[in-house]
Amino acid sequence: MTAAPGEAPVRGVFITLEGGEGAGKSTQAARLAATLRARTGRPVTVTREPGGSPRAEEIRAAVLAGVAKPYGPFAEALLFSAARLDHLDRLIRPALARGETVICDRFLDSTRAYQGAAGGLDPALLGALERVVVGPTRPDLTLILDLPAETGLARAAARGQAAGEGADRFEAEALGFHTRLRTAFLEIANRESARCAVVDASAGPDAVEAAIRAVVTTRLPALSPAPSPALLPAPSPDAETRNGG
Ligand code: Z5A
Repeated sequence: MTAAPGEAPVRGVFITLEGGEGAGKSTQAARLAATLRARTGRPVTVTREPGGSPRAEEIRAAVLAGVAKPYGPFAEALLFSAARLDHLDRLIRPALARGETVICDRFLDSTRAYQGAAGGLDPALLGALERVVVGPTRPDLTLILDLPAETGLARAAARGQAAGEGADRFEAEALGFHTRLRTAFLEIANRESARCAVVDASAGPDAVEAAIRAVVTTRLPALSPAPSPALLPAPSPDAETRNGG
């Protein structure tokens, strides 16, 4: 989507995936990227939060190891925000400025849900942080992958067992915390329905992928496949005369 000479630059498309543990965000981010690369023939960057840039990945390692937990949810929100600042500056904004599509596994709604609704931080405080850190770089579409907390935790635990890893800082929280997260994501989707779409993530990966494709086709027509020239209507003789004359 590079602008023609003399035209204003065209910003790329910013898509985020949100939801609880084990909802399938990473799986679906990779599948959506493959679909959009094939559909548009254009670069798609897949990234994640916390992380996505070398410095933000360092903050990720510390926060998920529980380093900031004793300092409370505000300190954690500040660390997620510091990681987000670097991620936006180093990766997301440059890619969007090049006209690329960016798919991010978690973004600002995770701070609202984890540190806000489940962690008890004042939404006004988080709103102020968002204005400073995110500014105008808001997602064009947020896919909220929804499923019962028990199902997501069971998936995450099975994957952890297979990899020989234990639960991280947030996976280790009680079921009530994860149920509050689910409610929080659904409330965000309800409040910001123009930006967000809820996808039933309890089905198998192929069914979830199909549901996401349908949402993206409807909500982001700019990412639809270019129609084949054979399918375009033939120009009328009148139009030819006008254009040629
Ligand atoms: N956090 C925060 O508190 N505040 C913030 O501002 C931000 C984040 C940005 C990041 O951890 C943590 O940081 C996160 C919130 C907090 N909490 N935790 N934990 P993370 O990135 O390591 O964790 P995650 O984001 O929850 O990712 P996840 O657990 O890896 O889940 P996922 O990406 O949604 O799922 P997945 O990796 O695609 O799939 C999980 C497993 O289920 C895997 O074995 C798949 O093969 C399987 N799977 C996937 N889809 C399906 C379907 N449809 N059916 C059956 N099985 C499936």
